[in-house]
Amino acid sequence: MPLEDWGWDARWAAEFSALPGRGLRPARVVNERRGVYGVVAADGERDARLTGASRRKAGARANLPAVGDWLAVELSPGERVATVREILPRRTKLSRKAAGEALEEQVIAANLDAVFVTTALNQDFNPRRLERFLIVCRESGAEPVLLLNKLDACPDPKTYIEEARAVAAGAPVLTLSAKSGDGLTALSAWIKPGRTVGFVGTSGVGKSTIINRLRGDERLLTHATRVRDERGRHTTTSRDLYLLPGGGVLLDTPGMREMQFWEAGQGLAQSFEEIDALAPSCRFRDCGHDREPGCAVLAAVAAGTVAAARLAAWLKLRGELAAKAARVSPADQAAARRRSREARKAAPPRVRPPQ
Ligand SMILES: Nc1nc2c(ncn2[C@@H]2O[C@H](COP(=O)(O)OP(=O)(O)O)[C@@H](O)[C@H]2O)c(=O)[nH]1
Ligand SMILES: [Mg+2]
Ligand SMILES: [Zn+2]
Repeated sequence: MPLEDWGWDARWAAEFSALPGRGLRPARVVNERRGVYGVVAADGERDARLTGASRRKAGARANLPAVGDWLAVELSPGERVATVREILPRRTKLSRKAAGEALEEQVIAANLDAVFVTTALNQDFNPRRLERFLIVCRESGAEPVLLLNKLDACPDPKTYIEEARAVAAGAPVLTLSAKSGDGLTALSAWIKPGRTVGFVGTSGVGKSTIINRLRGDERLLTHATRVRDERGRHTTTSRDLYLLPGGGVLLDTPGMREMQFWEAGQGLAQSFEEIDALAPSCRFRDCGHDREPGCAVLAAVAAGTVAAARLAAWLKLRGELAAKAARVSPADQAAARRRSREARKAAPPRVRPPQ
């Protein structure tokens, strides 16, 4: 199985050959289960593990390998399980704030070229949630595409499509039906040999079904959605990379209800481009578009050229970002740096934190 099928290219090869270690081989993480990484290497699939020392050295969870990462692994003679030595610097990184109270980054996947933000044309459709997913995707560096699935079961998709376009901020909006196959071929503009595309969205919208159709088999489990609330059960429990027979790598993810962003500077501006574009016209350079006099955004809302719901969403998301920034105090940041310095001293620097 050539690694090129999995996205290996000259740039990865150059980074890999610049690594200091000897006897290393490249491998890509295709899944992770309780600290055991399923990886594909030139000689096929195998398991890989971190040593305890490099796990401690990594410090934050985000510095551990994630699905999609390219690794340098070492295989001792007679061993079946490889040892992870390095993570090649990530080209893109899809991160969110880990669910729960802790302020911790969770890397959903690394090195995605594009992300299909998937929803269904039914009551699952939620423009505010789509905005969040789009911000996270843009922040990752991957190209976002909005997929509106279950076209077969939607008598009137027009309003949904309009609402989707209003939040897409230029991202392509595609409608399709995984059930009938309608609209599926349009996805091939993004799914190409050597490219990796991830599916994200809440549970039950049809991510696994779409991937099944594209793979032409039924190996991924899907689960009948409960009829009453149209919500899916959590049948996809892990993140997995799949190689398509015709080329291209797809990432399936479990449904994500919570999508709090980790970083969102650019992602927020790009996802609210109509607001971002007006900001220079506000009287104050640091206008918060809240109640300031001479605010061009408020004027546009009054004139009906910017939707009030978009400004409300923007204000809320910006507030969340500010609250998160306030939680990471300078003292916390210094403590994190100290911890990672100590960890580096305690263990040889084998796993390099990704960029
Ligand atoms: N009517 C209809 N049902 C679909 C379509 N795609 C998926 N489903 C159904 O929606 C349910 C959830 O699908 P699944 O792929 O597990 O969703 P996931 O949680 O996003 O992976 C299953 O019962 C699928 O058969 C579609 O295009 N049309
Ligand atoms: Mg699924
Ligand atoms: Zn303003």
